[in-house]
Amino acid sequence: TINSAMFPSTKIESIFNKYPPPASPSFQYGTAGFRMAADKLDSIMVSVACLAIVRSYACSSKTIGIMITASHNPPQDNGVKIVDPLGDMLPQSWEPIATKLANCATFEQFKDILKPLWEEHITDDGSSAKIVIARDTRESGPHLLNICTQLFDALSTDIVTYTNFQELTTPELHYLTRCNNDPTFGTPSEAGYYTKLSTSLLKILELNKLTTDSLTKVVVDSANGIGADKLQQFLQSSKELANKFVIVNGNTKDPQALNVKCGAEFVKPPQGLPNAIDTTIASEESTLCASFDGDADRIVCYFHGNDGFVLLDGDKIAILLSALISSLFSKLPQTDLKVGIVQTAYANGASTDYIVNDLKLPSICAKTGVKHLHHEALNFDVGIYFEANGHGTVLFSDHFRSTMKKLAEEDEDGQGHVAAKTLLLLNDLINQTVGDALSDLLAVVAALALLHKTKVDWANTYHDLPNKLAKAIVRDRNIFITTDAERKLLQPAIQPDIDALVAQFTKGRAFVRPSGTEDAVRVYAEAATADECAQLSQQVVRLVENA
Ligand code: G16
Repeated sequence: TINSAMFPSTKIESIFNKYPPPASPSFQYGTAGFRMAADKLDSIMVSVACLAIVRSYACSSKTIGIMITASHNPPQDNGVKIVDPLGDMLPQSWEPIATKLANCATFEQFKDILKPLWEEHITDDGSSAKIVIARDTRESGPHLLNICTQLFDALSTDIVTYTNFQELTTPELHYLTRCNNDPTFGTPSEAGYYTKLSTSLLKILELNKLTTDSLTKVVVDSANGIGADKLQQFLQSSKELANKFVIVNGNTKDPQALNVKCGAEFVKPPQGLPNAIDTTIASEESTLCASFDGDADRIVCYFHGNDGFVLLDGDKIAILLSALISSLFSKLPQTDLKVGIVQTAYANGASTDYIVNDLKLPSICAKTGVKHLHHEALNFDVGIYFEANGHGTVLFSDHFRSTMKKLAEEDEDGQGHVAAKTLLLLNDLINQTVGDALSDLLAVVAALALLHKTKVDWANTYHDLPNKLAKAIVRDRNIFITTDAERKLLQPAIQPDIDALVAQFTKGRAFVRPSGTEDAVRVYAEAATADECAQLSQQVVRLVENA
């Protein structure tokens, strides 16, 4: 057998040279891994494939995930990110290594960084690195995925073994990575993922003496992305749920249609309906509408009400799920479990007020980026985290699970049993690795049924302050440096000017941050009225563009 401890320099060099980096690369592994125009990504795939091998070695040869997607970005973009063994993101301390590798212009430089890492982390027992890899439906996906598998194939199976799942949603890839390392989490197959979701939902209904008739019907805009194909497969595997969901914008045959005039990112910022969902459909009393993003890790819900478009975004989903969890907790004896909600600066001020004043729960503000919210949510036994854009989940701790098991056993025949069991099933229904549009959608319909709420009741929980998310195009977004969970700008020095503008508006709030996924600076504004909000937004955008 080949001694895997030897750095396979020649083999890696041949693939490196086949996909050479640009003369002066300046890539950055950011919020969503590497993300840019797809034709710039070839050399990055070589770096990511090598780093994933080293990461697997560093985690005692546990399985590492590679997901090729650019999520909400336009069809011509693509991206790649590494998933850690428990299905969470690559640790932040490894991000600079990814960046350094991607920025090597020559193989000599690349080897100088990679070889010492390889030799440091290689396992003593000679076990190989393990990778699972997948992509979304983008046209560039097969080519980019193939660069990674060419590298793996060039190395021997003593060094790396891999499973190529071809097309998956991002949350499926996170789930499968976790299952490979932790069989108690689920069966490591797509069928296993679908079964885990449908079984837990159906059991929740049965336990609470409900049937699928109690579930709201949902029209799902799948952004013409992978979520359409996977929702379709899910419904084929769970016949009981098949008539509850209607898929629109499910054209994955035309890669140019991805995210175009549809999807969560199209609906949320302008707050309007996507293609294929008109006001007639969105006004149907018994129907809720939902939009996924391009890789199905985000969801926003909405409908057309008496006064027009009503958005039920990540903030509203967080609050609905909190209401369900609180209601179940109220049927149980007092416990020492800590419950908290994590949001970002984008959370509507009205939602944060509601969390603090009505739900009386702690509210934490994290920086944009799922990894930041996820990290904060882990400090709670029930950590509910959602970005306003619809990316989020609920994390349950081991202490939560053992407490619920005990409570369910203690009260064999009472309502406490049902509440504790339902909470344990929510832990299966809600994806514990990352935000998941499909799992969140099922949790939303379950919550509405269990709480006996309509979409209108849900919308009326609290009323959003008028808000606007605008994009400012600047020469160099990297000069924008923020602090205080992105609520304040350190550079350029225009924060005092922003504060002065904000002070002119009732309930005014605004902040500015560079996007991690697009070449733009994002400007968020909210105020007491839509007019004031529009004025504040426009004035802050002007400040930013002239900074
Ligand atoms: C990614 C991140 C999210 C973030 C979004 C927008 O989402 O995972 O945490 O909110 O980008 O980020 P930015 O404002 O920095 O461009 P996705 O769904 O595109 O992967």
